[in-house]
Amino acid sequence: MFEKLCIIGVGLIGGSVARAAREYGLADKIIGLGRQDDVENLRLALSMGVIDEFHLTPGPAVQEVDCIVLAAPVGAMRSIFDQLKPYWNDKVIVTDVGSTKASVIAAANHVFGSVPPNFVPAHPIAGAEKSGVEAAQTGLFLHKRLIITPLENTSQQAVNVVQSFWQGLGAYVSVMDVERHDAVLAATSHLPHVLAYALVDMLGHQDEKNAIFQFAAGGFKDFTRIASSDPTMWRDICLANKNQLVPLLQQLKAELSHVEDLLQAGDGQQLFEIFNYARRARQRFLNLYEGSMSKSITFTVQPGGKLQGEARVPGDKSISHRSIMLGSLAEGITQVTGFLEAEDALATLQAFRDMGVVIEGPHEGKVTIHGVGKHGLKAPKNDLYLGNSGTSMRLLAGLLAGQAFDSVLTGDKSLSGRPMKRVTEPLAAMGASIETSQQGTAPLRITGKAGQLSGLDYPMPIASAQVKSCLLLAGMYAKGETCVTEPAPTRDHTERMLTGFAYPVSTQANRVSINADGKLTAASIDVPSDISSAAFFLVGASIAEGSDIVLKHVGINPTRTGVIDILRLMGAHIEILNSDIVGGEPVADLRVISRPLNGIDIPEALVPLAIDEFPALFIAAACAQGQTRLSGAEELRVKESDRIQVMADGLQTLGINALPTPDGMIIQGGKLGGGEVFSHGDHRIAMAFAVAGLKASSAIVIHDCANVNTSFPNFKELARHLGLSLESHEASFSK
Ligand code: SPQ
Repeated sequence: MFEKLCIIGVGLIGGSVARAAREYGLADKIIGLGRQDDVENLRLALSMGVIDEFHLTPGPAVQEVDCIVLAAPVGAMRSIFDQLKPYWNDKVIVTDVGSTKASVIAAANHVFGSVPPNFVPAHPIAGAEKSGVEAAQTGLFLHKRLIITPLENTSQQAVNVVQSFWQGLGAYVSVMDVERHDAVLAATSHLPHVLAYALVDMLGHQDEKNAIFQFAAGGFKDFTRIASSDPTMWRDICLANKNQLVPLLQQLKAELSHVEDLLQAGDGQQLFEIFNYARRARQRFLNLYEGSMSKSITFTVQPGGKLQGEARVPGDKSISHRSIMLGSLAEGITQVTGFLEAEDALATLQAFRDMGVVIEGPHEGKVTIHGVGKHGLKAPKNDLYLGNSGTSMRLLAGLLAGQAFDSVLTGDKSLSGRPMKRVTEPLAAMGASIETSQQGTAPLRITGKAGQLSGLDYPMPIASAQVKSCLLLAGMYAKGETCVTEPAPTRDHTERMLTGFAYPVSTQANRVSINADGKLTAASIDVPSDISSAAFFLVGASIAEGSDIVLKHVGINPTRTGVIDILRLMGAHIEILNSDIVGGEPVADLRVISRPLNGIDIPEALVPLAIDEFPALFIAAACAQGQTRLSGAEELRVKESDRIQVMADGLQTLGINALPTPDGMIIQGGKLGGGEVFSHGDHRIAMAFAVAGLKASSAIVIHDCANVNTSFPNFKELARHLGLSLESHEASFSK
């Protein structure tokens, strides 16, 4: 990028910029500039090869350079601008690394009259407690956030160059205005540093002889780690950002004195609420961070092999969602076992914690829900983020429409593109007020209409368990009867679980009715294994010659067993063993022995009963003799991805004749080859192509598999345990 790069201040940050710029080939020659009292450090930098030459005065240092990085403490910026002014050249790109931006801009304004357009203020959110060039690291900025705060008059060309430069060093660049940058950093970085310094200062003075510190454990070290940072630098940062920092310190003092009062009064309940809220809030911050630092996972499956042995796939996703929802609304304590500890179900769990429900766990599938009763939910302090989970969003829309508070439901990119009018329109007919985007998608802004919803008689235009469940949940808060008529049977977990919680709900033929006259009484829920997760192995064991597996304790609710019926119609051998009923849901062990499959015309009546299993069934069809035709399944186009198009694309890449139609697919069974396919972030597509490897002639590489964690976090381990030769590779990137 640059022939000559000048770094002013070759310490930890400046040295790391130099090392990374050299390593990643961004600068041919790197020049250091420092003060007279920094000469030893500069010599060291030179001897370590971090810089190519150094100077103690700006004139020779900035001569003919293309870019200058100001890596000096923020308190020194005014004097640096003063020294650079006589040599300032509009063609040279200048950026800095200061942790506060208003003070740097004020210094530039003071010296130049206005901030020069070729100066792009920047702040890498990266550092270490160590200082000096010997601590410099090439990877200091790798996968770290960096904020640039351009001004109105900053040249766009300079912004582009600075952005590319920092990205070239491995950072994720965001743009922010100066004020916001300083406010955000005051709260998340400067205040915690002040706290750490102040605490250690206080305890240190009290205890010069180390009697306390020798008993300090991990918690103390974690909390005070940042008090080992460079005190000069942090003094300067705090002084430079005092306008943002002082009000925060005042708020914190008020919070501490509130805690003190609670302690004096022995008010354990209030203390618990503060601690518990803080714990949840921290988890939410971490989730947000993880959500914004996305992981990219690639699966590689080696061809051939067979599946053998026993396995228990994780808990049913649909039932896990509903256990949290109804358990939260129940009176008393609900114990859940077999809960699915995967992102979708955890998003529902977090949403209810955000609405004040105390939920313990999950720990090894066990969750304890301290139900708050039908009217006990509290207004969430923030938007409810539901990740990738359509079920969470659609069911919550119904439940929240009739609450006494407003709420906002958000989700990831895929969920934010999925149709929500199917629930918001009938809810509006009940009197709900829900704003969506113009396209009828999330975020959903719900104005709570407690006591104002009316029942509805709704013939569902599509067979959807989510729409049915959404309206039943709204119906629990509506005046009069809410009745939903289904065009075809869909999963009935909501109805079964309401009955398990003693809430009156009546089903007559294809019509379900509910009203507000009821309450939920806490119950125990044993979540069976998810047949939708089992489906990958039902197909895998059917297509891979020599396979013989048993899948334990799988939910075989008749509204979910379409996959077994379809595979059996194709000639598969699936035995249902040890049938039982647990908590109102039928379960069994499923034994599958490989058999040659034949293509079939899939009966449309089975489509809603196997709706999530089609990605796996398409693989079965690709391995079957003859043609398989699916129709009446247009719903597949609006799942986590367009499952018709994405599966057809992947199958074609693998050499299969797969013709997508508006409402299904025509697949000619054939020989599966290898190749690279894309799951488009859809968990079920990723897992379907993974089991296809069993019949492929060479390796299949599947991109974008991170969302397997939404429904089946231990898929890789379980698939390998049964015999699939599957590897995964991970990389992180910023969304
Ligand atoms: O929750 P989400 O993202 O909608 O999950 C999916 C899945 O494949 O995991 C659909 F993409 O399952 C839905 C299912 O398709 C879960 C569900 C439920 O729990 O009520 C019902 C079905 O959706 P729909 O739209 O047919 O009601």
